[in-house]
Amino acid sequence: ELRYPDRLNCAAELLDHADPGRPAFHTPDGPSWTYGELRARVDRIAHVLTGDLGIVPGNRVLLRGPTTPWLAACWLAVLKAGGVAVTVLAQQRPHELEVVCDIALIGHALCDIRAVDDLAKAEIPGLQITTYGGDAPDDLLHRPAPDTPYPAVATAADDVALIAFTSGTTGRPKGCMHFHRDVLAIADTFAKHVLRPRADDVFAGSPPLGFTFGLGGLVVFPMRVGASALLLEQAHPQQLLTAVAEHRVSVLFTAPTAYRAMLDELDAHDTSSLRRCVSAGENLPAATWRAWYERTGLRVINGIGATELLHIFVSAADEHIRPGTTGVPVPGWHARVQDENGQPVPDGQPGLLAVRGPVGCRYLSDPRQRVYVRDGWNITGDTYVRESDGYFRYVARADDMIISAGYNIAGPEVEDALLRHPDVVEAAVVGRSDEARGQVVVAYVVLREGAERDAEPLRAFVKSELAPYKCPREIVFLDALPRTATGKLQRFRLRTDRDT
Ligand code: 3SK
Repeated sequence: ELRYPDRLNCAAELLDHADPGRPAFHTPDGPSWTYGELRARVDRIAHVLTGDLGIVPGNRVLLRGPTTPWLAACWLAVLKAGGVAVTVLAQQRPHELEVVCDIALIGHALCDIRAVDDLAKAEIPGLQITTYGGDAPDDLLHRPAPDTPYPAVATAADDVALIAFTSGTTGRPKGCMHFHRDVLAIADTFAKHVLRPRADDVFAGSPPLGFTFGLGGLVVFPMRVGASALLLEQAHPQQLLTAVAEHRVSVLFTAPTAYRAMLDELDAHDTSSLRRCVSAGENLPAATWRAWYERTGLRVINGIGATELLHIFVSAADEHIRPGTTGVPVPGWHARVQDENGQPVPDGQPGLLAVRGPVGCRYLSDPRQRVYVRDGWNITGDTYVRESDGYFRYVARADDMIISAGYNIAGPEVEDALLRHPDVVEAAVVGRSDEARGQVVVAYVVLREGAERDAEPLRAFVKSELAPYKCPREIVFLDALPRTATGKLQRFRLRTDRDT
């Protein structure tokens, strides 16, 4: 069981761990920041926050900007000063920002000067915006502040440290409140037992810091062991590979589609520095796992996480990894598969994934809390099967099951089959209403450049891989699939009707 002191400031804990001379953050072009420099900059920002800007413990501060060491420093400073960090994605538009600020009652924002336009356009009553990275004298980094250490506010371990918003496929976003102890708990469970990082590791990845997958993978996990992270403003697959080669990245965090896209470019890049690759955000198809293993010799660590639970709670490491499954509950976590009434279902049968552990879902003023947490279990909304040997296999998002002529068809299984075809780069499978069958299977496919848009060979291929009733009735070719700002596939946008 994890034990933390009653008084805990997770930012101070992370900042004080490493030797001040060790590197903390790198960027592709600029000089690296040592832990000593990071600490001094965080302390300076914290002085400005609580001095000039009048922020007091418990105030919620919006953070907005591309993934840079300054964004990470602002996040750490808000927490060190006892504030609550609400990091949004740089892509979020004025209306989305208005909703977040309304739900979280935000009075203050720290914003990268390059991302301030949309925030300034948003109508947020009383919002005080302070920019960073600009030249003006009132820019956060130019305001006068003492050059002395900032004594961390003695927050309680269960004081709220951050509110993370779920991007939400539909409906009003939900703010998930997480405590200071939760931030350390994700490092002391998934990172400690599965990732097992070292102080000489260099982390990098594509998820932004406004997505808790990125916050953990690029700030919390490296800092917990005194390692360093390369922070990339642009992290498309090609840029990731270049960064890996140039900065000798050893731990990579990205999504399944990026692993698949990187396969095409692997030969042109040196990836010999990599020792750990983590995939989450979506299910990792076995085909992608195998192709990555064949080409690199590296076993991708698959994991399922959720904003509600901060990070990954089911996964597996090294020789325990079994392609096509997510893994087993991370030490410290419990997972089971249950029915709609909360009763466990037998191994081998699909049901709802339910998890319990050191971090729980706490929606901010949202009645959907009662739907997510039932009898102490967090119901993630994923359909899973627990195999008889205890491994958890992803089936679909609970609302992505297709029921056709009485058959239950998991869209991701058909996607996985399509992805095994050499011409297919991306695939999304949804159900469409059909009078005779209830629903029929429709696939949306992105092909490799130059491949012929012919549905028949693909249908024949799927039939050779899966029971024929799972074969898509229709295949639609697209240039790209619709995704959220955090890269999650938006299947609902592919459904032509909302009842499927
Ligand atoms: O939402 C997710 O898929 C996720 C995955 C890993 C870690 C954190 C999150 C939010």
